Amino acid sequence: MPSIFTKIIDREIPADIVYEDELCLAFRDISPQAPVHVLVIPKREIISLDDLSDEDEQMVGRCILVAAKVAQQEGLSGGYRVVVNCKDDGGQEVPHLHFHLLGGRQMTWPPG
Ligand code: DGP
Repeated sequence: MPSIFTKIIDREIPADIVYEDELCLAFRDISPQAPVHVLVIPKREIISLDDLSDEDEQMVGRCILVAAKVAQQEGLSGGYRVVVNCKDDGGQEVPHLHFHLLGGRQMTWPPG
């Protein structure tokens, strides 16, 4: 079954899209945890970080570069955080790999 993020890729449900290319899509999180909270996702349906294979190297690299590009676009010159929650123990809720870009406030460590 397609995840909610596949529906966003297919424009079946709306999202505030901030970047798109042939491999990735970036859009604002519906429940922002920071002044800037953008999700970068691969267009190909991959459930989690745990489901990647060697052939995904370019796509994963692209997602990280897109996160950095969007951070620049959003004016996060003071820094930001990129997070991937993986499966249940990692706190992943949507079963489609995504990179959270968080910024615009001081991040704390350790995360919860
Ligand atoms: P995670 O817990 O890592 O799986 O994060 C999933 C994130 O996805 C969470 O921060 C909320 C966001 N999210 C869930 N459904 C939607 C949606 O329909 N639209 C948007 N823009 N974000 C969503």
